[in-house]
Amino acid sequence: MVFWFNSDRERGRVFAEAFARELPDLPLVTDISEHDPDEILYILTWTAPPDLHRFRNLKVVFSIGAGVDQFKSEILPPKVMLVRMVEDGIIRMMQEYVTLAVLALHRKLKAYVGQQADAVWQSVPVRQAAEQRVGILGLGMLAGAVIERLKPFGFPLAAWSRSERQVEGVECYHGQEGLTPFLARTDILICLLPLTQETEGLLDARLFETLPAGAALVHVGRGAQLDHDALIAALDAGHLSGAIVDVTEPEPLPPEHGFWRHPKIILTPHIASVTQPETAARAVINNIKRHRDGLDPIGLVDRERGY
Ligand code: NDP
Ligand code: OXD
Repeated sequence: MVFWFNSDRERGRVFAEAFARELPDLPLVTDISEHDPDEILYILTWTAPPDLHRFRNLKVVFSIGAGVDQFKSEILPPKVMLVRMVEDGIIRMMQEYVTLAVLALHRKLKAYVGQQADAVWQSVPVRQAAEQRVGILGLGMLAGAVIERLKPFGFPLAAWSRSERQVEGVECYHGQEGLTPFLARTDILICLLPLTQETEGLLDARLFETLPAGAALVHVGRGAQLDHDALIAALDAGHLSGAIVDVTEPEPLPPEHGFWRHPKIILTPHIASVTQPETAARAVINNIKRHRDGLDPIGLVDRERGY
């Protein structure tokens, strides 16, 4: 029985070392062409291989990323567990990126970059942090970690989730009925939602209208959650003041897309957070040990909910 590492060579090297040390009885293979499909017990991958049904003894598919929307349920047999990546490196990088983005919007960084290009020496009015209301769509692993980093700045914090939750120092909203009041009190909106049928297209013109005038967006969820034209329209109309976008649909964004050169958008190529091999290998090894002990892996996806 083997573990199939179906990802990049560099991370594969780190995983192979960790597996040889921690799980010497489970060979890690990167090329399965020499193996009987029945030998494959675990797969680590970004997307499900289309011929997954060949692996009749497959028990767990580990996503190399925290998001699992790329695993279409028709491809994944119901008996196979799907596990998202829960590891310290992803968490830390998302904390860094969102903190950077919130501060950049709060302190009007994009305006100063524009002014520098035009040799303009002029201050732009800013609010105090206590008046800058930050709201996070999603209150899961990453949103919770981001909140811990944002707390010391003194922004009034709120979050929106599917189920009712309580987090100290955070105004918590949930469900469809909680969305409008959550948006109405949010000056900097961060999207950290998984992509599901319910969240696809959520960031649309109506949602932007519900935000207070001058609000800004940080989008780090998934591209398909955002109506790209609606964002440009809300920025051009002056209702929104800025956006920092890390995920788009499609990726990469074509060179002629309006986001590239928009004066109020900072665009990054889906790098907010990247799985780190050392910590990820530790997380996957721990989950294999849990699975062998009959415990649920950490990050087990609820296939019904889609995250
Ligand atoms: P989690 O599964 O831990 O949390 C998801 C949160 O979203 C939960 O709080 C959940 O609510 C909430 N949610 C889901 N559906 C809805 C809905 N319909 N209405 C309201 N709330 C909803 O996810 P993570 O924090 O680990 O990751 C979030 C996403 O971030 C990933 O799925 C991925 O798409 C994205 N990501 C982006 C990266 C990047 O580099 N840009 C890197 C890593 C992840 P509840 O608490 O009630 O379940
Ligand atoms: C992830 C991502 O899901 O990179 O980890 O977006």
